[in-house]
Amino acid sequence: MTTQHVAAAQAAPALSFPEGFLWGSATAAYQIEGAVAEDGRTPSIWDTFAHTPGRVANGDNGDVADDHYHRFREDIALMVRLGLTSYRFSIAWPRITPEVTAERLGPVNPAGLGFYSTLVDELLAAGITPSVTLYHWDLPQALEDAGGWTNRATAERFGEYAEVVAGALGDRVPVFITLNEPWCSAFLGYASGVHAPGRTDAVAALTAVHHLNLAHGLAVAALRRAAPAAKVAITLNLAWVTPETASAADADAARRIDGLQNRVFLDPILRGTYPSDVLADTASVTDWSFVAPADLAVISAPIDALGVNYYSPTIVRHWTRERPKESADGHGDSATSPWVAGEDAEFPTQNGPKTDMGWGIDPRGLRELLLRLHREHPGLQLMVTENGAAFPDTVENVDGDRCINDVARSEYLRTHLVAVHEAIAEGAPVVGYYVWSLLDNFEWAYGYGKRFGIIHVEYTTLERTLKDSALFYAEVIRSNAVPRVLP
Ligand code: IFM
Repeated sequence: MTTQHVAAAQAAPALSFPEGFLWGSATAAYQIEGAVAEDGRTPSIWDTFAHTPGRVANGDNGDVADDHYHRFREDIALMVRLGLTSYRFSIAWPRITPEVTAERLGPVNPAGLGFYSTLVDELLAAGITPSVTLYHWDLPQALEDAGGWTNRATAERFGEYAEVVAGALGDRVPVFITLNEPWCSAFLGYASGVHAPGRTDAVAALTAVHHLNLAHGLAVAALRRAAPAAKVAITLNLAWVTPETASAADADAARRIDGLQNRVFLDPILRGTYPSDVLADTASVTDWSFVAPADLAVISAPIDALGVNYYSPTIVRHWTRERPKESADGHGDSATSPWVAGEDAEFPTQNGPKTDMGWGIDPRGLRELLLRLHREHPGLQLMVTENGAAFPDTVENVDGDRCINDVARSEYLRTHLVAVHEAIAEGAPVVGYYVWSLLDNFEWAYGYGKRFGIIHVEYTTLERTLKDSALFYAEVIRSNAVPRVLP
């Protein structure tokens, strides 16, 4: 932009959001809580995975994480400073029914439920609406020992667990999200093996896809019974899949990836069928005989909203086999192709700005995804349940105060909020936006090396410091509007 353009943009009014738009931030239990052996919690697959040498960068694990389990009051006070109107967090299943097995849910642990009940009460007292995710990847280890998501019993126990949580919190929680990013659970957990439980088996991954979908459906039914007033949603990490060129081969590679990243979840949940092209693409791997006749009716029970997590675009190219495959890892997309979709799609390295994860930055994808969902599923409420960026932050001392001038993160948030604003202006019913993440935290296989927080956490002392992006976001919330350029 020229100086004149900047001046004009600064003078133009900021882009206002609808009245009542939810301004939130999100976290997940294993990434922030710590206290992994307290109050009756038993191990999850992430405890096991992180304690297996070589699985997580630097040997990091979630044993302490941000110690949110003990510091949640301090964290709520920070949310109040930011003016958040909603907070999305997840519940650790191994705290709620620590003795669950494939055969039975086991007794409910009052201390585990009590932690979340207090959290909900204190959020409400602070004027912050809780938005509760039931599953953000911390499967009880005992269930994995019996096959994990490849075992149908895991989905059945999940439905029962959902009923317990809804019965305890449903009088105060207005939004329940069944699963977070089942694509990651299935493909990163069971195909590429970079996430817990670390398996590399294409049949297992596709079986897990179905049992995750079934778990969602069983949880929807449980939530309707036990928390009839609550809104029910699922959060998917949908990809804005774009073929690299207009060639038919690239278009077909993009179709396959769209099938396995997006439609294998969207279609059963919102249309009650698995996409026929995905079944055909995967026929050499499995005949999908793990789908029982009544399952799709369960999976497609109506939901009230769809959560969308978006970080970066997915560019796909047909792989010609003439040279080694490229797999620029925009959010782990490369997990799908090599294991399941055949060996003919690759993810070419892109030029242009990237985050510390190496993920390309392109807010158009968020707008296009929201508009696609609006076109294909008119009337379905949408929430951006995660969006944000990792950058290598530097803590500076300014007049004795700790400061983190993370202008790149603020600009990432600003441009993606403009994209949400554009989607709303074109009719997409987007009701809320949650920054990932409230706090720097345990970034799964990357450990603590990647910082997504708008609040900095000094891991040696656990001291929290608002980054400049948090101050930027607070002003967006206060004005209910996003500026056209960074102030
Ligand atoms: O940290 C994760 C989160 O747990 C799920 N969505 C993507 C985030 C960034 O990788």
